[in-house]
Parts: sequence; C-alpha cells; structure tokens
Amino acid sequence: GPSWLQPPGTAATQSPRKVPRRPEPGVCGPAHWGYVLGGRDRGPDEYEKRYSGAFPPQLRAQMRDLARGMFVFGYDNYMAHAFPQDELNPIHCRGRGPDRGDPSNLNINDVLGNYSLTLVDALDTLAVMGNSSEFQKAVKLVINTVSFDKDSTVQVFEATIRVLGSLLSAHRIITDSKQPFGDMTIKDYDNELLYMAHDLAVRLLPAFENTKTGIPYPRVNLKTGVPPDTNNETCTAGAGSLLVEFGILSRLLGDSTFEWVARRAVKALWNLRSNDTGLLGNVVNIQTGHWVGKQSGLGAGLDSFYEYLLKSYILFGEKEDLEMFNAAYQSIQNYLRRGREACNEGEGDPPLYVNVNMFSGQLMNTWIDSLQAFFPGLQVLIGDVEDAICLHAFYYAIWKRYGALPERYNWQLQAPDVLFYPLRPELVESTYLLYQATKNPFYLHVGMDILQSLEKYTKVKCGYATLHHVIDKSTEDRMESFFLSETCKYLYLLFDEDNPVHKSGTRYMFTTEGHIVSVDEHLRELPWKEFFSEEGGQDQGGKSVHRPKPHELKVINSSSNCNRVPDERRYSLPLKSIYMRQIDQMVGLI
Ligand code: DMJ
Repeated sequence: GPSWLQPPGTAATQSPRKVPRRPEPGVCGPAHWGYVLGGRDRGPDEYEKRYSGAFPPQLRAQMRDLARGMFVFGYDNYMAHAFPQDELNPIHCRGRGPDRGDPSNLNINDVLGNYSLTLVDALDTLAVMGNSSEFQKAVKLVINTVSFDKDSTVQVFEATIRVLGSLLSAHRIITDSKQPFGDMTIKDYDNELLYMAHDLAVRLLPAFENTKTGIPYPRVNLKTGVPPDTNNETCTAGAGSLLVEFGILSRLLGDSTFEWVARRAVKALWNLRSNDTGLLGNVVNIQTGHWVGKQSGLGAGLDSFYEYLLKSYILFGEKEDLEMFNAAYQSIQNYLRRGREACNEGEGDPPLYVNVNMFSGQLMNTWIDSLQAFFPGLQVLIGDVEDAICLHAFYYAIWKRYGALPERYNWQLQAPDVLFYPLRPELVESTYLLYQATKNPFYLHVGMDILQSLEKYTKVKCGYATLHHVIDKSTEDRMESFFLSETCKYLYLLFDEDNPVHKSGTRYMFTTEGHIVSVDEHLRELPWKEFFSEEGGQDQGGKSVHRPKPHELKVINSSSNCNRVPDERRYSLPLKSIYMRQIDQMVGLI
C-alpha cells in the first residue's frame, strides 16, 4: 500500500516539511496515483501541447458564457418555480422549504430557514456577473419579502455563511463608491440589508448564551432561541468559523458584541487543542469542553475553521489570528501530511493530507472528503503554491474518474466510500485560485472539464441536480444554494479574465460561502480594542497551555492576501512540462 499509511517520519517524508519548495526538472519519483488510477507513460511533448499552449480566447469566452448560462438556468428556474421558498427541486420544478414534518431531518432543516435562501445566497453572483438590473430587482425583493421572524430552527453556521454573509456582501456592493461591477446602487437605499443582517445576527446570539466554554450551541430557533431539547455537541468548523461575518457586522455597526462572541468561540476552541500535537478534533461538547470527535483532518468538521483564522487576519489585521493560523498550519504539516516532502521531486508517494487522532497523530481512517478540496485554494493565499498544485491534482484525478467528486473517497480501496455529489464548489474554488496564482492554462482545461461534466451529468429539466451516485450518475431532486453562490461564481470568474474581482484596484476576499468582501482599511479600525485583550496561555483549569512556535510562513502583505494575486507576486515558476507529467501521472485518465 502507499506510504500514506505510515506515520510521518517513517516514510520518505521529512517532518516538519519545509515549505514552499521549488521543483527541479527530471526527478519525479514513482507516483502511486499513476498506477492506482491507470496512468500511462507519455512523452513530455504531449503535455506541452495539451496544456502549456494558450487556451484560445474564443474558447475562454465560450466557457465563460457556459458558466453564466449555467447560473442563469438555475437562477431563473428557482425564481419561476421555487421563490419565495428556500431551494429549488430541479427535477420536479418545485420549491422546497424546511421539513416541518420531520424536525430531525437536519440535512434540510439546518440550512432551510423559510427565508428565500437561494435568492439571498445568489445576490453577489448577480453583481459579479455584471447583471445590474437583476441584482437591483433581487435586492428589492429581499428587502420587501424576506423576514427572519420565523419559527425555524437553523444551524448558526449555515445561517451565518449563507445568509448573513450574503447580506453583508450585497450591502457593501451597493454602497461601494467605486461601483466596479456596473451600477449596483439601489434608489433610496437606506442600509436595509445591513439592518436585516443585524436582525438575523441578534436572533443567532442566544446560541452564545449559557454555554460554559463560550463555544456556541449549534442551532437556534429564529423566534424562540435555543430549543429546550438542544444538543450540546458542535463541530469545530460550525462553532469556530463565524468571525469573518460577525466581525464585519460589528465593524460596520460599531457594535463589538458580534465580533466578541465569535472571537471568544475561536479562542475557546483553540485553547482546547492537544498540547502534544497542536491539533483540534472535529466535534466538541460546548459545556464540558471534551472532545467528542477526536478526528483531525482538513475536511468536514474542521475545514473553514482554518480558513477563517487566515481570512480574519486578512480582513481585520489582528496578529493573533495569523499566529493561530500559522501554528495550525505547522501542526497540519507535522501530523496530517503524508508522502514525500516535495510535491514534484524526490522519492516516495506524492503528498496527501489524511485524517488522524488529534492526540496521538495516528491515522484514523483511509478516506478523504470532497470538502477538503478547498485546501489548495487556502494554500495559494499563503504562497504554498507548489503543495497546492499537488493536492489539487489529486482531487482532479478523482474528478476525472467519476465526472464529479464523491463525498468521501477511500484512497486505500481506490473507491468512493460515500457516493453522492451535491454540486459542491471546493474543487472549482481551488482551480480558480490556482489559475490566478499561476496563470497556467492547465487550470482552464480543468475548469472546462468540470463545466462539461456538470452539464452532462447534473443538468435536469429545471436546474442542476445533486448526483446521488457518482458511478451510476443517478440524481436527487435538490439544488443547494451554494451551487449558485459558489460553484457557478468560481467557474465564471475562472474564465472571465477581465472581471473586476481580479482586475480592479479594489481587493476582494471570498467568504467560505464564496461571497465577495472588499478588504479595506475601514474594517481594520477597532474602537473596542480593550475588550479583546489576550486571555492568556491557560486552559480552563488554569493550567498553562503549551503553544507551538508560530510557523514561519508569512502572509506576504495585505495585497497578496487577497484572492486577486497581483502580477508581480504571482508564483514565479510557471507550470512546466515536469508539472504536467506529474499531474498526468496522478490523474491517469487524461
Ligand atoms: C458551503 O456551504 C461552504 O463552502 C462551506 O464552507 C462548506 N460547505 C459548502 C459547500 O460545499
């Protein structure tokens, strides 16, 4: 089996890995993925021909229009058949709201709050695509018809990233004096979206009360607060990735409450990390602080926790956020990363990030999940582009095999463990960010491939449907709101070379739901600094907690922190044929 089964240090890998490193031509080691996935030997010329040549401008425009058409088809059908309900059932052309008949149906009820979720979540995609008339119409509809005074019990995290984040993003677009996307102003706009965001956040606040650790309850009822029979267990990402939206809201309103509770949650989780490994688990009890789920990985349960440590720093400039991120990144390199030290050189299997026990660092299982595919995008933001290239290629290899990403893929069995694909954006997100960092046309080919398989396997009568089974390609009657807010947006941006998001002087960052927020000095002003003094290096029992030394990786400066990577700071080594060969070995099926 691959050396990924071995603990770090016993395989061909060094721990900790030194990052980032540059490849030297001609030293590819044996690639396990190559034979796992059926790779064939090909001469370098073929790679040059296939990927390194320019992606013709007409083809790029065609793909941009295809991505736009995909969004429009999904959006128009939602508006025609589902609005004001939360989601579109694209096969039967109907709307879907919360499952009132079965409160335990969390897959639905955590997300659908009876607040026109898909419309709200799609607002800034309309702006990014330059559709000012529909953006203005949609904003007015939201203002006039959406209310949060609903007897809906929703997940705090989902309501925050999908609804609160979108309202704040749209508010900023409307009030931006530069209007880079065309005229997105609203006549007589009186900060209504900001007030709606405030109203929603106030309804979420009960989740942060009566918790002994400061870690919030996972769910609240928007009318009545935390339900009496509520669960005391939450996943780390759910409780610890609220700071971007809550911080923006606080800073726009000049009210520290929201940022304070979100930051307290992050710190409480951080203080519960393992003293030995520096890792966090995936599920914690909010009253006792005990880890219920001890699995540490980059996917479900933890993904956006890491993402928001870095993005909070980018947005608010608080050093402690960067320090936490750097320490977390180092622990990830030490305990989760398996395989050879460098992506593109040396002996041993290519690198992979596995799931381990947070206390021992021992491997817990042999699957990775599709949510983890966001991680190369995060690595681009910190400049670890080479490692990002490798991890992205692994996920693309899986996509090539199934025309989608199975929710879980077992790398030991070389088969999916969980077979559905709900139109998730993570691989497209990383593809877009890697393209911005390298400008290598390989990523346009990847995007085209993804677009074409979405068209082929998921397009149905009234929209795009969840793949129930990535092998037999059967579908389910559900189109999640992130398909319009993220998947379509990243695909469009990948091919829209001149989009203001990566062209204008304004710097944008994406929230974890793909909502754009501009990074500006205004958000770094902090009138309530004294409330946020360091709570010290102590755990809850007063014992001092070991803090790993912050990793050397530095966010280069505020302008390269954004998703728009300026020309002069792009990865200086474009993908050469050596990369292509490597990627081909991994992908195998190209
Ligand atoms: C989205 O809601 C967000 O990207 C979140 O961070 C993770 N899951 C979905 C998309 O897969």
